[in-house]
Amino acid sequence: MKVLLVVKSKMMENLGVMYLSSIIKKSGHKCKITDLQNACNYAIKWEPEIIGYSILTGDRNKFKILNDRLKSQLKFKSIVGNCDPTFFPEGYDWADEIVKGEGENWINQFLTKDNYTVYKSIDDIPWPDRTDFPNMKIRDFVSSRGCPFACRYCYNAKWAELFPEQKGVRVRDPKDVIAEIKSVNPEYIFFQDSCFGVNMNWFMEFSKGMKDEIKKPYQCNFRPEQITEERVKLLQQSGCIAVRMALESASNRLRELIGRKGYGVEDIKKASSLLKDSQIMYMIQNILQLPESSIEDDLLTLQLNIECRPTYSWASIYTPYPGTKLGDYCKTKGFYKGDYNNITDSFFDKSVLEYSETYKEQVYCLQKIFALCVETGIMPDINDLAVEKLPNFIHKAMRKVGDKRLYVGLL
Ligand code: B12
Ligand code: SF4
Repeated sequence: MKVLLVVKSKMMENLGVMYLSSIIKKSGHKCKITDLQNACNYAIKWEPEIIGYSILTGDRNKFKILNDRLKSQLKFKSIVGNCDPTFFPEGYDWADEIVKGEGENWINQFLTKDNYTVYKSIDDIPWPDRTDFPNMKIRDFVSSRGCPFACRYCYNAKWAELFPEQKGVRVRDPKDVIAEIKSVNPEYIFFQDSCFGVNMNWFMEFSKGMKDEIKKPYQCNFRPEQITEERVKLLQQSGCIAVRMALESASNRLRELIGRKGYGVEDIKKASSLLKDSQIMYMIQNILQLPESSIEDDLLTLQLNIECRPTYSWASIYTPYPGTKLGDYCKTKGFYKGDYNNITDSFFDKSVLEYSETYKEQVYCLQKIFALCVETGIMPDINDLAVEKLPNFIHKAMRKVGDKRLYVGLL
């Protein structure tokens, strides 16, 4: 059988469908991965019997339009998978099959019927198939699935509820991770794990493997409280050049609301200085306009980012993704009407919560200048946060930077 898997974009590797492709080929079938833009032409030429769509929230309508078009020209079975069909299956009546959660066992059983293999542990799952992503400079890997934490805005807590046997973090054998990286021989490695190197013994063994056998730069995600002296030393020795860590909000009240009580403002400052001293680049991730927040909370978050002086600061606008605990809370408390059609494919657009238009515009503007403010160390005034004022703020900020540089020490 011929199986075509469609993702939104192939700009970077997409591990979910690459894992599925491995399984499909291992079961003796043909598989190709394409993107939304090329899917129609590709399908008409190749005539697959099965088309699988990998759908994140915000993109389902684009996939539906593609499916309607293809169904009018070809005969095939359509399958939908990934976060959106998992947490928000309502309205997928246009698909022949809706797959919830991890797809390896489902697709294997679907294709091989009686004689299928059950992948019990993540170490049993074959490595992802990279054939349809040739010549990528950055290669993605996952050393684990799931997360031991349960932040209320993230899908991991809900995932653990839906699939209790997958609760917490499932970690791959570090030797197998190193062997996979060796076989791919990447220039740069990006670990897409939700939360990397949670177990210290695992991390020590992994670091030794990276240092002795890989010797390539890598990047990964950590929580601020994981950045200890011991870990930073291992990160440095093993080739880590950049870390992404989520502060989310500088407000203790808001961090508590979203289920991130495990660290405080001092922890992010300490983590920042440890990383800086070790010359490891770090990105701080933030969420603006959470439920029960105000523009003052968002500016406090910016101020803390400026104090931490990261390599880059990234700020998104809170989106109440279906199925998440905080998404449900927003609906119950009247912060969100629950029309998931207004969630777009980007969380850099305006908030979909029931906030005043003024606050929404302020945050829309703050999100656009967040990284610039951190880069220049310049805090905006609340009055700067209006669409027509932004060009002027950017001009003022860059002029201040110019003056600081030209009149060294005098200004
Ligand atoms: C890498 C990544 C990206 C990459 C690539 C996206 C991708 N599709 O892989 C980029 C940078 C492009 C990206 C963008 C965004 N992302 Co993202 N991303 C991730 C991340 C960190 C890793 C994904 C991964 O590789 N997982 C490991 C693989 C093995 O698992 P998997 O992808 O879930 O795939 C399995 C199953 O879902 C299933 N499956 C998947 N596809 C299919 C298809 C079929 C047919 C079947 C049967 C099964 C199936 O089987 C797979 C194997 O078991 C996840 C968090 C995480 N750790 O999973 C967030 C995550 C998927 N992203 C998320 C979000 C919110 C976004 C953005 C909206 C953010 C933004 N910029 O606005 C955009 C979405 C853009 C869009 N709509 O396309 C959310 C999704 C929430 C939601 N309800 O949709 C997640 C879960 C993060 C989170 N904690 O909330 N992201
Ligand atoms: S630590 Fe990250 S991945 Fe884990 S539950 Fe929280 S937001 Fe999700």
